[in-house]
Amino acid sequence: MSARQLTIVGAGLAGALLGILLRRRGWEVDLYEKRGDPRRLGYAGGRSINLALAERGRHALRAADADEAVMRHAIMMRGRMVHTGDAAPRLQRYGRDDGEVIWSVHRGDLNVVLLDLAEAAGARLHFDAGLDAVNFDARHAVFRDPASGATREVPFQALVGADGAGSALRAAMQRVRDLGERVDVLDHGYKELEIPPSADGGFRIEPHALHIWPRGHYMCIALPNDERTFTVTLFLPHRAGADGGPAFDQIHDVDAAQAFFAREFPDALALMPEFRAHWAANPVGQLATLYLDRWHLDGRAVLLGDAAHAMVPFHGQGMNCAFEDCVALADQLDAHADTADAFAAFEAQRRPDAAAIQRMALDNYLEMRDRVDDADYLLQRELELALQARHPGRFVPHYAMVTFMRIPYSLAMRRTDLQRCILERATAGHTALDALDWPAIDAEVRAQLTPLEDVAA
Ligand code: FAD
Ligand code: 8R5
Repeated sequence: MSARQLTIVGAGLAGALLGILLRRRGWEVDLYEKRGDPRRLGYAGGRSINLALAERGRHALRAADADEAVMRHAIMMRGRMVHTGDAAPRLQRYGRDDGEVIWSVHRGDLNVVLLDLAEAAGARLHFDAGLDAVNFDARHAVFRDPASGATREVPFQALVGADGAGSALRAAMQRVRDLGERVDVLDHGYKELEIPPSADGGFRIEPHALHIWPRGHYMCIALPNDERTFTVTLFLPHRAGADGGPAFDQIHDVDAAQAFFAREFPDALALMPEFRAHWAANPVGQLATLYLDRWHLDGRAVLLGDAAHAMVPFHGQGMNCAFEDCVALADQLDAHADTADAFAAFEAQRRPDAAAIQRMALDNYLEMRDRVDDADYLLQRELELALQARHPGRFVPHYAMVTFMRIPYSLAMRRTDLQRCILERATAGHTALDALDWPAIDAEVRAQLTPLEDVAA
């Protein structure tokens, strides 16, 4: 039998990581990437874009020996810094201590670290090669250099689609088999802005936090970069609803944008001297959830990461989930002699988990934009922490299950749903923890939640 070989389409975050993992398991790996080599050209993603890296992503990076290099430039984010406008910003910790935090990393640096390791592990990298067409019967793919238009035909044994939300492999697969694709476009979009360093070269606001300016139907967030800037993102409805609230379509020019910020985010505006230039230069981004009924075409092709299950960004889990996919696929390829069986097992394992984080990501928008400065919510959050201490391993806060643990997302979602009912019932009509009916709450926790070690073994 010929060597086990895979052709990965897309050398972004998931493609590069998967290349490393598979090489280490003895696979022949070819990686085809539409863009040029970011190590030579500088990162074509352009602006300084940072991503929140959490435990699921870090675990996958450790499996590729990439964690140390990535963490060298990472910035710790201990919690949400909530800017309400009427009080001083307040830090809501994500976890119990500095062992439970998330990390801001630079997308370009991360991609470069992974490409270097993939190459060192023996993966063959092909840049300026965008997938153009696939003949699944003859098992050959056509790649095109976007600059010159030159094409080349490449035989393959199996294709892996790590080519992101607009996946060309997905479109090619769809032509030979209905994948059951549905796209739910969110009626909110986003715009990126930037807070530069202060005059003395330091951070203008607290670096070790993910900043949130919640405003009910919309919000701004800011993540720190290691060059002492912050990437600010405004999330806002595209079109004004019946309530006539702010929306991108109401903000006709830079003056209107500045007036909107002066009214709703005056403290943030004061930190952005280049606000007008950035507003004018940066487009409004679209947000969507992509659902597929099928991720694979027998043993010939499989999708992962955003190509299989793009999600809205509000849990900061898109990359983390894509990295977790890579480990799962590599494990299934090890466990099955037949590639078709491995692809089927991968899809069966990961599709329910992807659906769960897609839903939790949608839910977290409401939490971030509307609930984080709400007294009911803060009391429930306080109770979550108290119940975690009273029932270790049994009651684990929602955020911790998603962000600091690696239990399947679908299990985290089921338990979150149960826990939210308990929290809501227990706090209804209360304003402080000391007046709660603790014996009743403890009994409910024991009745509804089995210890996690018994279910997630
Ligand atoms: P990508 O990283 O998009 O990689 C796809 C690659 O395929 C690219 O290199 C692309 O050039 C290449 N490609 C495309 N078409 C072709 C083709 N036809 N042929 C060959 N190559 C092709 N996730 C988090 O976990 N935390 C965050 O904080 C976070 N923040 C985000 C902020 C922003 C602004 C955005 C846009 C996303 C964010 N995400 C975050 C989501 C995260 O970026 C994605 O989920 C993750 O990058 C998915 O990895 P991927 O490898 O599947 O796709
Ligand atoms: N992605 C993130 C979180 C959760 C934070 C919390 C949220 C920007 C386009 Cl919106 C968002 C989170 O619950 O307190 N962790 O990481 C990243 C997020 O947005 C990223 C930066 C983004 C796509 C624009």
